[in-house]
Amino acid sequence: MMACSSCPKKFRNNNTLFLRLSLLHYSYIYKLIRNLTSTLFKFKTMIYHLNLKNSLSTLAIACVLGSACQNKKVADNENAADNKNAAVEQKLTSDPLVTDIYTADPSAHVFNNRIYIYPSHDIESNVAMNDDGGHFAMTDYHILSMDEVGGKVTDHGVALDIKDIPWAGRQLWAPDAAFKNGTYYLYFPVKDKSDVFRIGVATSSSPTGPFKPEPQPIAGSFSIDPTVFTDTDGQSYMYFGGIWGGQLQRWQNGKYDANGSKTDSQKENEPALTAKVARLSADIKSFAEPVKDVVILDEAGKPLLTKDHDRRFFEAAWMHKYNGKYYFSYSTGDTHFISYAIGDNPYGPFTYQGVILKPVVGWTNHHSIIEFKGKWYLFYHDSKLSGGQTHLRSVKVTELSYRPDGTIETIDPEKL
Ligand code: FUB
Repeated sequence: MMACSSCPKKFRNNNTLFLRLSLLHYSYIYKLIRNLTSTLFKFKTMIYHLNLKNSLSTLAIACVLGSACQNKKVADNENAADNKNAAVEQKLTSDPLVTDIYTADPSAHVFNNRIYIYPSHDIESNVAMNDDGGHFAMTDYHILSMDEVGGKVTDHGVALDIKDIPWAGRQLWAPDAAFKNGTYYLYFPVKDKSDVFRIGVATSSSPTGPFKPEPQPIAGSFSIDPTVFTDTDGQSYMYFGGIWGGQLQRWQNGKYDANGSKTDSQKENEPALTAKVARLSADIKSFAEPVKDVVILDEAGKPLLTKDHDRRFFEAAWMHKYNGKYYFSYSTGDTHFISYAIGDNPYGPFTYQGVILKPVVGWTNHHSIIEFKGKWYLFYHDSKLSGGQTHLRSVKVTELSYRPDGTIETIDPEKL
């Protein structure tokens, strides 16, 4: 046994440690055992973080040292151990779901009672960072799945590769998925060979692919970040769009303007550019109607303005339904919030409510929200694992809570 300089003085002399313990009340010993269990769990978590799964000897030494160091605290307060266990479990839900690849833009769904996550697969492309997002040069998708939040995560390998999409040029960005009549659908934005973002769809008989892409992009589609929401009546809608690198601002006259703005409409005091929505056809592979605006109103019932960077739509649309209301959530991009607005139907208008997730490490913020086994979860990403590199992100999950009035508690990623 080794001496521990941060231990209470009475435990620093190893030769007397067990002698002193034997004089304590048996309940103290009981608490010590409980604490040892807690310490084992903590070091298991630490080893997961450090990717030292094979270092069993490190684990053994760390546990002995850790349990001796914690004895005083346990004697002080029996509840402390319970509280710490709860904190460790909560922390686990904010660790990356996978650490051997970088993943981002998580679209989570529950299929057959299992959680499937459809993320972007971030890679190092060595493209310099710019406002067009050229450094997000992804080339394939991997799908992740798990039985439980906090459970084992399976990476199902490549589900769709850019080389198999006949019309694709570059940059496979944030995807989403849906299920209908025995078929799984993967929706994805990618620049075509003219460098214009379009949205494609691919199908599979399995939620994990491989997915076979349609030969052409969805007619009438443009920009990025498609998400498909199926309402309780079975009708599906696609929401999509993103300004700046997502090119939405270049479609203001119904046609792509290659020389258009690089950012937004640049009309500061006019209504901001909006996300788009279209009802999908019965086979959910095409638009069943002309694309409409997803209007977000302020508290006075006025559309949010271009200059309102803290609240206006930028990218990363997501729709979910809670207690009969429609929650449209999105990223504010250059102000880095995940915000939301509530409406009475899938088309809106939606009234701005607040922030779901404060800025994360990395420039982008992108999320999805699902209900699973009676709890609500926020899937999101950050760049902590890559040391802050914006184009190398990791998908995470944490619990989301509603207030009694249906508004959502703001999550601070630094407190997870
Ligand atoms: O991953 C590429 C892009 O970054 C996504 O399409 C955006 O939503 C942002 O997360």
